[in-house]
Amino acid sequence: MFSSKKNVLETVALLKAHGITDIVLSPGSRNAPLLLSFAAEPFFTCHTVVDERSAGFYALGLIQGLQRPVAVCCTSGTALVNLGPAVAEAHYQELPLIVISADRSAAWIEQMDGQTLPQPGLFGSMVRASVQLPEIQSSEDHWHCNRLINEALNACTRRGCGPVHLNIPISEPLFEATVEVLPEVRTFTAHASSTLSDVSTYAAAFRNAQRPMIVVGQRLPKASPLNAILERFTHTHGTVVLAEHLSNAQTPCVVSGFDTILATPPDATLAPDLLLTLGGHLVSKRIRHFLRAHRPAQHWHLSPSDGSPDLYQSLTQVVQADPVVFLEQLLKALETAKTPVDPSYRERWNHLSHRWKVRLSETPLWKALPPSDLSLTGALLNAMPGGAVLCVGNSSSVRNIQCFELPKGVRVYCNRGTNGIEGTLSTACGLAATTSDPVWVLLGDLSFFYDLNALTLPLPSHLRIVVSNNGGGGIFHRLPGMPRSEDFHRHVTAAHPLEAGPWAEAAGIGYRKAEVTDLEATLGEWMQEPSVSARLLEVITDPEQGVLATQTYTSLFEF
Ligand SMILES: Cc1ncc(C[n+]2csc(CCOP(=O)(O)OP(=O)(O)O)c2C)c(N)n1
Repeated sequence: MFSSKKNVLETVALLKAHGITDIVLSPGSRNAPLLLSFAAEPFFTCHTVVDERSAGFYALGLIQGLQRPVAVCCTSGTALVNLGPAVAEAHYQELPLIVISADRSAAWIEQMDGQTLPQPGLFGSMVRASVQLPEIQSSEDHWHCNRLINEALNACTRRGCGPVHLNIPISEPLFEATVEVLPEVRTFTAHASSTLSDVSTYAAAFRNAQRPMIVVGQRLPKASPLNAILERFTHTHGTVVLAEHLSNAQTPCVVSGFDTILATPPDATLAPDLLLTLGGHLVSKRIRHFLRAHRPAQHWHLSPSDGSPDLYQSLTQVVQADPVVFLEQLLKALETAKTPVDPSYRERWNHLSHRWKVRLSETPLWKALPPSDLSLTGALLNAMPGGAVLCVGNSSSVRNIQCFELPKGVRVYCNRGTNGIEGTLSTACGLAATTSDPVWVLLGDLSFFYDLNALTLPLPSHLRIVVSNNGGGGIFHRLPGMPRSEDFHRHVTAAHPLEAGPWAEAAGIGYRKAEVTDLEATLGEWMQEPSVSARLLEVITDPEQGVLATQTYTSLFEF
């Protein structure tokens, strides 16, 4: 049976009509009419997560895996505030998260009634739409409610993606569930056009460029022609393509070691005169400094979303379109004129990239580094099965993976929208619910302990967690000039003696502790073999060795 509250019925029916299959539910009484109505409709897959912070990140993992919108439903008061970090991450990673919160009726807000706070508009500019549904008393209320829900659901995937918020006042009595079938509802959709009227002026400008470069930021792994397009730009049009592992653009033409290459003070002739950017955030600081110091004459940012990020202070054009569609059309336009292209710019970058790859494969390099979180990362990437999913935590983990090549077919995920350390495990659990491929998580100890609540979630047997435990925020040891005082250890790195073992045991998952110098068998066998429960490998490292390993790594690549 479904709730008899009309705004609840309209919401549930419209989510179904818009094809939203997965709903993350956090418990509560005010939202019980919603919870019970979602659960009553077999169309929905419902996931229960108690802690709303974790629930939000779990939903982000589902979105990353399914690549379609997912809703999270919570009760009133601080429950909603706890979704804040996931909403912010969804905003900056452009993920279609639909937040549905239950509320008291507007008359009772700020009246010292229980569990209330001003919920409408709580997420400010972090959401693409924030709607306050009416409690339906008339046919006009009904039309209004339907319109607002349609608008919000359309907004989360229109012109790129992002989070939206629906706040639903539900007055008592809460538990009248007398409705047997969901109502028929009107849907309306809104599509932004992805066709471009004319790319000939772009093609003319591209032909005039001497040093064209494409930088690809974070992107979800997608079956798309992007890789083939990038190859054609490189081979036919002398274009340099820079992309980190987070771009999931694994193709031979990509220079993924550019951050290391740029560690040697770069020659200005490596800089582009025409820069095209697409995708989300980049980790490398060096590329930002390099491109700001040597500004391209033209920078075109390709994105379906609104906004004009001028990261390199040289933006000349925002192309508001699907980047793949734009690049395909640009290629077509370029290929009608057979102007010979000077390949020397691409060849110089290729030469550096080749030297990076050769040096990496010597020894192999990770074995020659001081034992540390960095050498652990090299060992892990060396052992990872191709076709696995890799979720990396922020801080050192996301940086360290960039120092090595990625095994073929590994898809990489990270909450890099706003770099929070709080939701890595919860996101990985959400992702793991969408795939039967092995899901490996690499994260630091503070990130692990921050998201301990995730250990109460269903931890599937194909989940493998690697905690790089350097006894605190190891990244802060890398900050140049930071004194190693007592206060530094206590307050900046939050040094601690904790280990993950007891928590893994309490969660009922497999646990091993290993030395970084003796990892190969554990990574190669124990982590790979099928198991009945998830497994956690903890590797204790010394943060000062981590600093030394990074310095050693950089010194090996003086180009
Ligand atoms: C929610 C949140 N709080 C604080 C920070 C600031 N911060 C950045 S890195 C870091 C330390 C992370 O430590 P750990 O997860 O152990 O990784 P390591 O630095 O050792 O690689 C902190 C606290 C953040 N990014 N996000």
